[in-house]
Amino acid sequence: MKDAILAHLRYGLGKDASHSSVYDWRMALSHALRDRAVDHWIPSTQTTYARKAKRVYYLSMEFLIGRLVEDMAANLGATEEARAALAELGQDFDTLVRDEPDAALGNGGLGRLAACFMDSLATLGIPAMGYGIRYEHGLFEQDFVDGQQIEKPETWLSQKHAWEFERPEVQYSITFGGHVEHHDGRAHWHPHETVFATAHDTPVIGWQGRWGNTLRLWSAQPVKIFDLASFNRGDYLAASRSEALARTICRVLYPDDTTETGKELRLKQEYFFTAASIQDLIRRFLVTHDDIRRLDEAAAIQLNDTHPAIAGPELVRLLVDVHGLGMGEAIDLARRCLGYTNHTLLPEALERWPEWLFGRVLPRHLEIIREIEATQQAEFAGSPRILDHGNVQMGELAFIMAHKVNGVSALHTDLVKQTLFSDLHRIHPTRIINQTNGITPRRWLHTCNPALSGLITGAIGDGWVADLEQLKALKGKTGDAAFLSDFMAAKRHNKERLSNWVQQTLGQSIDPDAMFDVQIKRIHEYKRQHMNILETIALWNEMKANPGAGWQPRVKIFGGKAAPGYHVAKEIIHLINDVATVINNDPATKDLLQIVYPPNYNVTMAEMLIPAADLSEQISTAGKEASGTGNMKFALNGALTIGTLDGANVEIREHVGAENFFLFGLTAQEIMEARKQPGFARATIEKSPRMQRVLQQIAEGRFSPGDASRYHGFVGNLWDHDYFCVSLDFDNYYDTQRRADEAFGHRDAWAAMALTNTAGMGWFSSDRTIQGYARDIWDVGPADAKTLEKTG
Ligand code: D6G
Repeated sequence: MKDAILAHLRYGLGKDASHSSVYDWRMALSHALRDRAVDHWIPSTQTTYARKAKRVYYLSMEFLIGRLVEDMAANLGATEEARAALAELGQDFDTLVRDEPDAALGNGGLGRLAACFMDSLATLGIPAMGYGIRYEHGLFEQDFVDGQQIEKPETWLSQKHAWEFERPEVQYSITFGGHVEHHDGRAHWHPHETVFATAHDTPVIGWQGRWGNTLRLWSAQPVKIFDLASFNRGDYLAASRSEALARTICRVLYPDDTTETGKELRLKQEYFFTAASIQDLIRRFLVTHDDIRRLDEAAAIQLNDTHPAIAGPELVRLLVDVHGLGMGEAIDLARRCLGYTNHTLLPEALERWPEWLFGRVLPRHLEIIREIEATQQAEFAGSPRILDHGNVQMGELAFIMAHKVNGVSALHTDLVKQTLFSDLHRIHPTRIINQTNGITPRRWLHTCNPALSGLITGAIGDGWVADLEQLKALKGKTGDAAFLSDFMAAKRHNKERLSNWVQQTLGQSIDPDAMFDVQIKRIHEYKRQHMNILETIALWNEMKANPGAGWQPRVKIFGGKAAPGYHVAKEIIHLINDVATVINNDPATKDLLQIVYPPNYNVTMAEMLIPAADLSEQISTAGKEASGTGNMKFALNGALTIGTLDGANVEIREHVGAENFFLFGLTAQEIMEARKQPGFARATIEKSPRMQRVLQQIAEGRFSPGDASRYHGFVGNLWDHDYFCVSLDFDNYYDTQRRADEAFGHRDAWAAMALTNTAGMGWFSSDRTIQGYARDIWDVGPADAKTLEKTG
């Protein structure tokens, strides 16, 4: 390892040890690790080709991979070796880890899920390729100025990405616009614009290096660098038009995963990466197979939400226009290859494009969608339409073109059947299935929480890392006082680590003995961070009114970004920061209640916050959070959940036991009913003196001195509208928080409850989720069972 690092430093970076910066050392370390990855990667690819094995193609607009050094070292079993080698060279492993930019190629849960899935596919030895976009700028960087979010471009690629291999030879033409002519019995698309898609491959190595898959991200290149004739005429803008288009396509990740932007560029991005991926997988198939009609035997294509739903028409287009299949046959074959995962019921997140826009960008695809529609209507008269009221509906398209459609938690899947796709479900009663989300235990326990993971391994061995159900063995330890004390010592260690970081970065001191109550996720009204901050104010009021009531000290920790155009979410951020300014400085309560909101929440921050949490806030309006995966990370790391019966909370509660979960709030069904009553919010708030008082304080400017009207719109909305039903759940939420306080006061009982959470979370490994997809959707297994046995 030491030699490898020095060799990379010298020949890769052209530096000697005495003149090397932290960046140089990190790159050298990364490349030394990458070399080892390659030694697992190439044989995996070779085996897959040799066996003509079926591959999974996971198409996702987002891969929220975060940093990779620690992950890669851990999966290769090389962490200690790297640490020791660096120490001999006078370098600190952890410093290098912290130097890596956080690859934020995603918004939140959907993108992080894709990253967890890649880890599990490799760990399970299932041949797979993740396909996405190599955004030049990932999710924006968040800063707070006077308590308000400001956005700055993220610049992860301003340094070389250490892990990728550029593949200039893997290049496809992606075309847009123009018109279609029909002659010689075929369609001929004459596009107006073309860019090249070029592959960048990152190896993804499973636990203990058993298998290596590829994350292939596409970047756009201009067809010609610039037009010399225009340049020579002095028309510099025209000269670089082609370059500008290419640059734009991969420039930014759209900073919003819940609203459809309606922008032509977004459609181009989606088509760009999907079309490149489909061309790539067909090319690969034809290396080992002759008959394109058998594509489904070698390729399972999964659509991570509707963003890549154009894969259906694109695959049909290539099968018909290039490979000469009949339309009906092509549609059937495409369907056998495709699976679609639905991630949301929120109407604003369901992608639809005006037909005129869609037809302008993808004229041939619009024709094919009409054929798909006609085929569907011929077979199932009255089926819901893809083309409806002048829109192309991507949800319906994805459903109709997939042989399986899955929801991401049991409750969500039921709601998909009952509401979103009820008519399609009636026509295709076996198509919708459930695959509850999961998280990779490698990153989300083993690596992010060494204190706890070391303790667990000491007690039950390290088999749990690749077989998380083994954590069940910890149930036997819930009565073991010594073990519980070690368990709480690990938590305490993580809380101290976090407290030190908060002190260093925010200059705020927090007490590691207080309850750390954490809500980290995108800021959205349905996730109800505003309910949390209102409850914080109510608690503060009570603390001041009854100072002697033996209050449990609490630190309320928030993290998350708001979509730049989402006004209410930005108001919620402002409110949290405003409330923090007042409460944190109140001498009467400052030792009892603190609010911490570090800016720029990302994967790396999550890796520090989650292991330090006592209480996990999963308080969405029931029926709105499809699954959640943060909820799983917290419970796995020994936090108790305060939550509604929403998404995967329902299943988490079943697995850890109702007595170890703080449940409150209306059910999805009750919410739907309650909402039908006009004026429900006003009527409810009038019955809650506690909530009334809080709203009044906000409205009077208690937290916005000098600007009393700042939150008038926000407060008015809660009184008169409250679509996300904060009013209906507020009092119950407040009371349940006090039950949590009470429970936290009994530290031994709390420790047993927390340990029961960890012990019960084995089912939520993304290995289990991927096994479900492999069995129920993809019909794939490990490529090389023998090697797996030998090495595993
Ligand atoms: C990955 C791993 C590399 C392999 C390549 C194959 O980059 O070792 O050669 O994939 O790519 P295809 O030829 O299958 O696209």
